[in-house]
Amino acid sequence: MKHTVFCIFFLIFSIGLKAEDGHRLWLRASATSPVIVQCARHSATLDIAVNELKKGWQGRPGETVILKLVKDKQLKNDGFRLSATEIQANSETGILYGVYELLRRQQTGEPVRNELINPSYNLRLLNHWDNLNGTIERGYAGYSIFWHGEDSLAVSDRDKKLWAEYARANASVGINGSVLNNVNASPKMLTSEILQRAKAIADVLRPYGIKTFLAVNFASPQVIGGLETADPLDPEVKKWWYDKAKEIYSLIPDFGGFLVKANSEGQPGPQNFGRTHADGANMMADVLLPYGGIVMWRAFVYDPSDEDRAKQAYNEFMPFDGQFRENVIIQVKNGPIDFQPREPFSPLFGAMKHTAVMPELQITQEYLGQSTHLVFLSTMWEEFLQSDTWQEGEGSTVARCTDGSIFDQKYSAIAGVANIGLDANWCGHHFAQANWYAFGRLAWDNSLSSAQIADEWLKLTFKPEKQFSPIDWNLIFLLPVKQMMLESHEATVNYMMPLGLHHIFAANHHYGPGPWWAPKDWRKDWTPPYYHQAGDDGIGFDRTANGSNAVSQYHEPLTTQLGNLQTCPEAYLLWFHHLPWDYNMKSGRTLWDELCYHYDEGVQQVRQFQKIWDKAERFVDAERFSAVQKKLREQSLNAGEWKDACLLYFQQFSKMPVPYELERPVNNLETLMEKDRRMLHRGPTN
Ligand code: GCW
Repeated sequence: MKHTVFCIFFLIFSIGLKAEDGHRLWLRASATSPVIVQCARHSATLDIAVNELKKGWQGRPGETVILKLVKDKQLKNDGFRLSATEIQANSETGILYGVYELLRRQQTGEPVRNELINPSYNLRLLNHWDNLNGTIERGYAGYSIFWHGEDSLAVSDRDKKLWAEYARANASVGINGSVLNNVNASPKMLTSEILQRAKAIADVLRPYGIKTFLAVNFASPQVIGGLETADPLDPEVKKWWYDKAKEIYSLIPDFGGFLVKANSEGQPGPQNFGRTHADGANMMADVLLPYGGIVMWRAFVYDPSDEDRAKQAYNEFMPFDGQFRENVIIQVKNGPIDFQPREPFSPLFGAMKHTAVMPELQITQEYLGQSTHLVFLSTMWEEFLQSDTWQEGEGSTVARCTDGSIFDQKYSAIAGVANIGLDANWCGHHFAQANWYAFGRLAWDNSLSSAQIADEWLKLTFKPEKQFSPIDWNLIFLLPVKQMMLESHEATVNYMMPLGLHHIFAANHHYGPGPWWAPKDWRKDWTPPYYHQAGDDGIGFDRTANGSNAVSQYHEPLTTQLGNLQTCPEAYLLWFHHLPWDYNMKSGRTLWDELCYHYDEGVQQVRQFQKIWDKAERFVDAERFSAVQKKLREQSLNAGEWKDACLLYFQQFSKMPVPYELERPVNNLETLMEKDRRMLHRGPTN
């Protein structure tokens, strides 16, 4: 009887939740009451602001809201003053951001006080690694929303609708720029035909306050311009770029500028012509200067030399500090290697004191379970942004070293490599949308907590239109699911690469484990053993003064702290130290046992996530519920494989048993290695 009553209740509740494909992202709410909006002027942007208020108003019925353009010295370009009935800003985009803030607060139940709100960074950018043929490098959510092939450049209504939806989502979290193509840039990007399509995209993005940028190939003057060289000091080459800039600005008058990957992973750059990064970047900066454009020059460089890869970007860029033009920003990945599950911050942050430096984060989960694993990246980014570089004394966090609060810089910026594709839910995994959202929110306010961001996102994305008891929704959905999100990054670190291990992926796909992978003729720094250094004597990369001395690139007291075993945080232990298997950890366990505990803990955490999600079923529409449920199952299986692969492989060296109180491996090493070989369809890459 009890059971039948429960079932009836359950049915009534679940029927009430309409299936959702996730396409509406965090923008699902509609108005619950009418509002009167007063705005003295009309423009594409202001009209959007007015409409958004009307479409999403959940405040007092019949309220009058004033949108007012002012000249207020305390406001930065995109900043605004907010109250329950008025938004003031210096710019139209400021008004738009104020509107989204007001609506967000109404929809999440946060109070609206009189506040002045300025963004942390001037430029808050998405980098799309989209190729002109429609594929996306490291994209896991379908094909490109911008490009469908070089023979398919006509712009359809469907394209425009999608671009507008994309622009709206970005604007709602404060993102104000998009780089439309892959940093491994096709020179064809700058041909007139392709630029026409870029113009069409820019036209749709503009009213939402989003500027268009392009990634450019340094050899473009040779490849598409027919010149003999791309030497940045060659007058003809300069002229080619001047003419190209003129053409671009005639199509896109507010064009933002170029993003350049030069002399990195086979991409051409100034070094091919005996010139420096500064020569290359400055030439482009001069070309863009008259139009107000900027150059984002990436510092992701490393070569197959004997030098520790973690040291190379610093070595290569520090000598040029102060030599870059004011409209050049050096774009630096958060860590010194490459978007690993956990890295210490890149020592370039705060160290380049006379050059603007911007962080590059990776929203797409290349190394974090792609679109299968639920990993909320906000906690990782928060950890990074709040890391103290000590470069200008205590409190010189990465956030403060890059947002203009410490160094005098004309431009401040932050970029995230997008996880967006043509999938109905944009990001492949419903929870990967939270990473797009979190990137925007942190770019707007780099002091926000991940708990706050997760709370907002869950309320906006999952609050059922149907009324449940708010207590139930809070206790069974909001709190546990938020907790799951907040733990998810640490869980992934645990089951993939705990204690500072890094880059032990199987070749090419960067998805599953491959600590064994080391073909003889392959670049050493593209193989996991280079990074884990496991042997009979222990495990870890010695970056102390006895080893590569990468610690010396950090400012004191970090050099000493990281180099010293007593003070190096255990989360980075094997990043900086090579230690014997029986090394005594703070817990009292041996290093080997501690590793086993972390791997096992990661697996248990994901099992727990499955329970949390299953329990929340009645609060989620069936479509999104089962999509996430399936992915969590896959993640659990993968976590187990990670644990078994790494422990069984490393055990060959440690020769110690997995602590008997832990669950035993369920996979054989040979089977896992075979699975890895089968996944290697294409030739290996780094
Ligand atoms: O993370 C690595 C990726 C490459 C990428 C490169 C980069 C766009 O594996 O696919 O290329 O970094 O950031 O340039």
